[in-house]
Amino acid sequence: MHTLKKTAVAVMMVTGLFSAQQVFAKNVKVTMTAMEVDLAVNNKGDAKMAAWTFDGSIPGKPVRVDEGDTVDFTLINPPENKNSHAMDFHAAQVDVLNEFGEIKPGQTKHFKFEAKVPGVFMYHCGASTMAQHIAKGMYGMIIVDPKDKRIIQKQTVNIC
Ligand SMILES: [Cu+2]
Repeated sequence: MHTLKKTAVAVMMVTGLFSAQQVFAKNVKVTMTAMEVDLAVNNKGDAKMAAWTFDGSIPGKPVRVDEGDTVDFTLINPPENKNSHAMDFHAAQVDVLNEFGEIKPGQTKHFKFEAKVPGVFMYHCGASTMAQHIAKGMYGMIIVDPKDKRIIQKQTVNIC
């Protein structure tokens, strides 16, 4: 095969693979509700703590997407809550003061991000005071599976 033909075939294959990846990238809707609830902390269920949670559980539900997917996220802070809450996805590379900003009871926040970096990342409430919101239960994990399952890239992302 002539070099020019080989080059043309290679270009077509790479273009085809790139297009296939674009086609397979998904829009993944994730909705969580900030819930201030009393949760049992012993097996009998008679000892409870005033917990702040995502969807009523500690930790919050795991979120799992593929590298390149768009996470289409909505946080609901119901009006019956007493505190502001927020969502800080460490897998996201966004304007943290905007997307991760807290919302008051009765408000809803929506933002999207592309999961660009594969790995396992924490998510947590970032409302003030952040350590208190995490200690009371507002944390979980997001897994971003790599496109190439053999490779986990080592990169630095949002650590706050
Ligand atoms: Cu919170």
